Amino acid sequence: MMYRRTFLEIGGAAAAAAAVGCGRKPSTGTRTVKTYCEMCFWKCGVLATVRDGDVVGLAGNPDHPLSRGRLCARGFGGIAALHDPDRLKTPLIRQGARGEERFQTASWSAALDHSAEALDRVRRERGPEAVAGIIHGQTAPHLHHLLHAFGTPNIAEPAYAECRGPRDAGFQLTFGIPVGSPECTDIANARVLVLLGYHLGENMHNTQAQDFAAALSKGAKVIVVDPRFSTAASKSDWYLPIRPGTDIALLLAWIHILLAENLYDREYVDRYAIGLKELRESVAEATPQWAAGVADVFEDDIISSAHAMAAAKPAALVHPGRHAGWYGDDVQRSRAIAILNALLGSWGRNGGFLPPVSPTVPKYPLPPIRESSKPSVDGTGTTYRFATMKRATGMVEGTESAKPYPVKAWIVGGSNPLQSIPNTAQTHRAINRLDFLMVVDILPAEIASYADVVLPECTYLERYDDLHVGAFREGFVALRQPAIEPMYDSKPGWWIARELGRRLGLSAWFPWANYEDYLGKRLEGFGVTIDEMKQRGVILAGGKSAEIPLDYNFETPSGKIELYSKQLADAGFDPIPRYTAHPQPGPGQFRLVFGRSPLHTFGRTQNNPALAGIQPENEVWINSRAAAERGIEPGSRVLLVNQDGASAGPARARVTERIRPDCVYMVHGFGHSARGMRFARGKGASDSDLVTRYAVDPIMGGTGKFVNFVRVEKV
Ligand code: MGD
Ligand code: SF4
Repeated sequence: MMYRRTFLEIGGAAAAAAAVGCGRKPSTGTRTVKTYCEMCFWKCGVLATVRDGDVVGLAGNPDHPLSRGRLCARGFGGIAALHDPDRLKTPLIRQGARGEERFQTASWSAALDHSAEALDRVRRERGPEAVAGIIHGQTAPHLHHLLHAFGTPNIAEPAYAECRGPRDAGFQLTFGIPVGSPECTDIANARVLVLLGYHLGENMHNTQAQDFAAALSKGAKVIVVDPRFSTAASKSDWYLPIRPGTDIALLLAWIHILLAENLYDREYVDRYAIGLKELRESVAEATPQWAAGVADVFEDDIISSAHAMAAAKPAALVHPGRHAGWYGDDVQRSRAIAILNALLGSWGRNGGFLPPVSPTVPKYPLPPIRESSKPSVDGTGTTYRFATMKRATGMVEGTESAKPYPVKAWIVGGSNPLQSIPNTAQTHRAINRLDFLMVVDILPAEIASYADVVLPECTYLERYDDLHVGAFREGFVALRQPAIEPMYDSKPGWWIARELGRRLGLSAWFPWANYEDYLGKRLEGFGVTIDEMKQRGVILAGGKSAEIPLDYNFETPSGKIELYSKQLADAGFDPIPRYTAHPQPGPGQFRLVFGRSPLHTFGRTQNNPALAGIQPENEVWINSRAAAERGIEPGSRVLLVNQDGASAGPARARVTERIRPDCVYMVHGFGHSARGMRFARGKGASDSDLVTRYAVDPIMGGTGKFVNFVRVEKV
């Protein structure tokens, strides 16, 4: 209550200050602006109500296939993000030491000149490759274009190796196509839905949550495998409280049952797949009895859940998950999930996975960009042969080691590597090796504290971004357009990239006078004017996805689903997933696992006054028995200390039967330390501070982060 009152007071004051600050005119009436959301990466369609120059309401666009008239709670938080009193309001140039958070306000021309000079110096002395980008969100395409034109191959997003990269590589190796984002799953029509560590609903992806509700109302059976009794588990018919790190054993046992009992989709596998014989031999020993012992779940549950999947096939969807960076063998776990789906015949079938469709919207015509001949420093394509995107963690590793060559400047935009890249100490060491660090953000997040120049981007409600050309079950093109003018002295990402590009001699790649010109040119090739697009907000085009035909050719080297992967065998990896044991916690230790809350996105929303008002901090889930042994009661403040002595907290303990006694759980993104984030600073515990170790997936360089063990101490 207290908190809420404080927020309302601050919110009101901030709104008033903002109205004065940006000189908005009174009484301009009410209008609706169609745009898309940036509160997470899902990009739902938004209807923004603008009254007298201020955004006063947000709603889901009913015409948009991702929102279907609804927003999640975070989506509604867009207005509070706009009015967050802690927003960056003007460009800043560092005055004190890095991390001291002492800055001088600067004009845009001074900040951009300073940045261009620093970047140009690095380019002259060491070549363009010595500049790296760590970028995320819809700010990323603008900075990506700038960095690409600049000539560096070192451009990465922490949404690949740290998140869904291992999953996409596993599916790509098996089906020849990644799962994509949004995922091409047909949850609403699944008759059996299997969720392995995927806490659907808590990890709020609007469309999926709606589809999950639809599936449940149609009587779908749900199988949840999770060491924590998640919200999805509370809706499940089978709940398998698995020992962390043993999912591959369970998956192999399910595969074993389908093959041994001839329950797999024989016609589908005969038609579309290769490698069944090798798979059969490989899983011969993976009996349910063996897996029950390894995974610490009941043998009967393994068998009966496998039978349920088989009975529902092909509408039996084993969800591929999203944040897949767990143990460093995550591509193989994702391969096992892909193989199980193949045996169930669910890929290319209603109630399983449907190949996404998308319209074609031509690119803006630009002169070709000369690609760098140097490899990227993150090991993509060299050490990590099957990586299809660059590794953000690899950029940090390469900067720290100066191998294969030194990186001397970073451009960070829409990303907070001090929260999202494992081993923060390594990130600090890498930052210390930089001559220049430029940050584009809307808030003074941790990474901004270490920047030489901080550039304030306006929020998504104040700007254009690139078109969202959706690849989903229904193709679409959506527009992001400003609902109001940028507040304070903030600027859109496209403008920042263009102005910097022009100063760096890259004008040929930034010919647009404004972003409407850019968008108009792209839309011209799509047969729509910018004015029509502004009015419609989203246009459905490109058709709907459908089940695959009998002669479907998969985009693998063999043209078939590869149960046995020759690509992996040739590269020296297991062609069929194999279970390897992972270290388990020692006496007095817990494995640290983490996930999401429906009210927050990664580390980006904890300072949002509205969302922080509802969920200001995270809790440490600890099993009742383990808590009692330590004198920890519900609500006790606890400190977590990991195997390397790193600590996080204090945070409130959630003492519960809903988690195994060998692990603790928390929501990622809390425990901020940046002084300028008044609602987030010091609230809860930072899982990132405890992830001092990570296991790199040798196949594509994914970062497994569930490999840290903690002690929990009552404060
Ligand atoms: P966020 O943590 O959301 O994303 O990692 P990041 O890419 O670092 O940080 C986003 C930053 O963008 C914030 O500073 C925010 O203020 C800023 N921002 C928000 N909106 C805008 C905008 O409109 N413009 C600009 N310029 N900036 C904006 C995400 C990554 O983290 C992912 S995808 C996953 S799945 C991983 N999850 C994860 C985890 O669960 N635990 C740990 N320990 N690490 C993780 N790392 C990964
Ligand atoms: Fe916005 Fe929620 Fe949709 Fe994400 S899921 S884009 S936060 S409404």
